Amino acid sequence: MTTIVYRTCPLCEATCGLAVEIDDGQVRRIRGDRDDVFSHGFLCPKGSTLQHLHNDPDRLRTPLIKRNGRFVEATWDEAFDVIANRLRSILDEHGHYSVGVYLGNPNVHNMSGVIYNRAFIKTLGSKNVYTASTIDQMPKHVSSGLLFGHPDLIPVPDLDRTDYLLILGANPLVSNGSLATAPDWPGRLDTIRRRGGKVVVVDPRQTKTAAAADEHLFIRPGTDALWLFAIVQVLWEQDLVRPRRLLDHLDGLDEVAAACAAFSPERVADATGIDPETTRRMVIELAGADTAAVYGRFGTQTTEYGTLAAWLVDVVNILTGNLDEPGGAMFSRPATEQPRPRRGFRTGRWASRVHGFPEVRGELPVATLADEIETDGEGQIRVLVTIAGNPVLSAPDAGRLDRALGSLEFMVSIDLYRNETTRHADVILPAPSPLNRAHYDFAFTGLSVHNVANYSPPVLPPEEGMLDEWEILLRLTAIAAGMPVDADIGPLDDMVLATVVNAAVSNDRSPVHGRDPAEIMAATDGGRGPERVLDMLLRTGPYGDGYGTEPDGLSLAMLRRNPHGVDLGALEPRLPDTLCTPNGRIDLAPASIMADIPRLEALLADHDGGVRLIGRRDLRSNNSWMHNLEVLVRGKERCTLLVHPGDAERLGLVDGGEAVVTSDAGEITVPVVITDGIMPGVVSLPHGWGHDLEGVGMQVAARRPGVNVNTVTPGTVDPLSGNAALSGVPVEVRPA
Ligand SMILES: Nc1nc2c(c(=O)[nH]1)N[C@H]1C(S)=C(S)[C@@H](COP(=O)(O)OP(=O)(O)OC[C@H]3O[C@@H](n4cnc5c(=O)[nH]c(N)nc54)[C@H](O)[C@@H]3O)O[C@H]1N2
Ligand SMILES: Nc1nc2c(c(=O)[nH]1)N[C@H]1C(S)=C(S)[C@@H](COP(=O)(O)OP(=O)(O)OC[C@H]3O[C@@H](n4cnc5c(=O)[nH]c(N)nc54)[C@H](O)[C@@H]3O)O[C@H]1N2
Ligand code: SF4
Ligand SMILES: [Mo]
Repeated sequence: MTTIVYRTCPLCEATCGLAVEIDDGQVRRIRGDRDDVFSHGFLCPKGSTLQHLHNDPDRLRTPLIKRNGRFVEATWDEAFDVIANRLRSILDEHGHYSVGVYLGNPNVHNMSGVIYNRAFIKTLGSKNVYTASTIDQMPKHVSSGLLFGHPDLIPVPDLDRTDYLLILGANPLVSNGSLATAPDWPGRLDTIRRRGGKVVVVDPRQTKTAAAADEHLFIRPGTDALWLFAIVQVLWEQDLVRPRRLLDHLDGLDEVAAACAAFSPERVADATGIDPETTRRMVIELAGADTAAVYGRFGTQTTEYGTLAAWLVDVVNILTGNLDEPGGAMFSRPATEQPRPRRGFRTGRWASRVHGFPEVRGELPVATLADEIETDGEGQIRVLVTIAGNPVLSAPDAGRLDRALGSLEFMVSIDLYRNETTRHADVILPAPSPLNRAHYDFAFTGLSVHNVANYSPPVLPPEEGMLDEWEILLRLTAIAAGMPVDADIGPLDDMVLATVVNAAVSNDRSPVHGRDPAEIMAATDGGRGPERVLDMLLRTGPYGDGYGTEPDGLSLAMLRRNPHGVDLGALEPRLPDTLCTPNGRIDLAPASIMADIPRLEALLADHDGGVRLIGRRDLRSNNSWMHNLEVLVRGKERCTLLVHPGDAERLGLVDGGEAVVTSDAGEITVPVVITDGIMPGVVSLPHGWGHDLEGVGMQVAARRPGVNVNTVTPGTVDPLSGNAALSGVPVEVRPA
């Protein structure tokens, strides 16, 4: 008998609904769920491959322990015993900071990671925490923290109502969007144009998104902050500044007016490569549109000026009266959101040991992880725990990090695969396949262009001999706490729930304020594990049943009854109520941002004519970890260097030939593809490749390894966020 289970795809931020057909306990087919309240059947080529991932013979199904340099299969008890012995003895001898943690991107795509990593890290008590955020979007968190008081108050473009969308440094027709959750970007952008709106893309490469837009401007990598400042300057010069409703809630308008004066379109033209007339025309269009949204993503944030660019995107949205207005850039209201205190935001509560990089959101820059492992002294990282990450391919100066991981005293990884990173581990713990676990998008409902809530039950029962990831994380937490290795994790799980319940009952804006925590805990549904926390957060969230106060409100039980999700409506204005700055106002000119502006002056003068390297994504890829699925990797070689014909001629490169790309960090040799779809002076190579390292257990990937672009990205960071400058890397290119 065929049954259909509905679940949300956990692979990227688009959160598409899947309809999974099951026959005799086997997945037969995965299609888009046409009744999903958000995705309406949309799917990309990856969504239907979850069963290939599930059935991949290389996916780990048992713990592995390294003995005499070789991995051997082990029981969970054996694996946890080894971890307990080694971790405890190093902690006892060298203290909390000697254990570092790296959290990779899929942690935000699974409930266990979102809820239980925190318990583990807190118990560990280490300040050596690193996540994929500092090789991705940290600048946006910092700018939101400074402007609005909370790093998660990130405005998203109101795609379904805007008349004018200006996209910088994002390629959502391929990435399916980031920090702007919207299944079916192709359809949504098309709809903007069909209703008479305009889409403009600013990108050093003519991407799929650029090709589908009304207009595409090439920009020199790393210079978005300059160009956005020029937009701000013209807004003032042409008397187009209209913050409208927000005017009464803004500080710092004059400071911004003064700061932008130095960045006229004429002055930034050489550095950005965008002529002044075009810039001025764009400003007139943007300011004249009934509604408009500026959306900047990966390419704008992963540069040395990432925070400035992220901040300027919202400054433009604010100055044109488009922030927090329908059709502009708005804030989602996720179903699990809890009322936030007006505490404001700061960074630098501690600093990295070797280079003194400020802590941001409780973490340190991935770009300095190798320094912290390799540099002797108190607080040196001797043990690393990696969870759902592959920094050997994804982090800058990857060759050095690869060597650093090899020098650790002990390493533990939780992953689906023995990959370029986890091959260094002493113990690898297998994470369950997405089809064996429940799902809810805590993170992406907060970045969604429409408010929805969608719970996914596990499609298949747990596999024999596997633990769910939250159970693994609680075991590690117990070990870090010094509990016996076979201790019951039930009480720890209760503590995780109790932490959220206690926060709610003591929050005077929570619907359960003042109620008895024990009563709330007892009334919470979902058994053990993350679903129980989900139920609690839903019920105390903005649409929740309030444990009785709003009987028709949301709960886990209600989401279970709605397998296609619950539509919670279009985005609505949320300011000033939602602001978390101590004075309840928007700080348009935060001191740390203002102090960073002089660096941009230097950028104005810095156009040496050298070659800049940027990345690119591919629809059938997902960072480093879907390359072991034949259905996704077959076809033409994708790990190629795109070069403009003019550059190819100047550098002596031929189409189909090979190029050597070098930087201070390293050297790689890659196949060349010549195309006029890239800006002169810019070359592009995707990341996530380089699967030919010794000890990797991914046979399909090994046949088409590609090269690791991060061998040549140096560890340069944006000083305000610690984010790595992965885009616009200065490189030298010559024929092989
Ligand atoms: N040069 C360059 N570098 C980049 C980028 C770029 O564009 N250019 N992009 C950056 C970005 S945006 C990101 S997010 C990072 C990604 O960096 P990482 O997060 O370090 O790397 P991923 O390739 O996403 O690896 C994820 C790992 O998690 C495992 N995994 C998947 N699901 C689960 C799960 O549920 N549980 C567990 N335990 N493991 C799981 C996979 O098998 C894989 O090994 O890379 C960054 N690096
Ligand atoms: N198919 C696929 N989808 C993915 C992923 C994947 O690996 N594959 N990864 C997922 C992850 S983890 C993330 S974070 C998102 C990222 O999703 P997006 O934010 O859309 O990122 P990219 O697709 O890398 O697009 C970034 C664009 O910025 C351009 N760019 C580079 N430098 C600059 C610059 O200085 N200025 C400007 N204006 N543009 C620049 C690049 O040419 C590129 O087109 O994608 C997610 N979705
Ligand atoms: S766009 Fe593709 S990978 Fe992303 S959620 Fe949808 S089906 Fe999954
Ligand atoms: Mo990412």
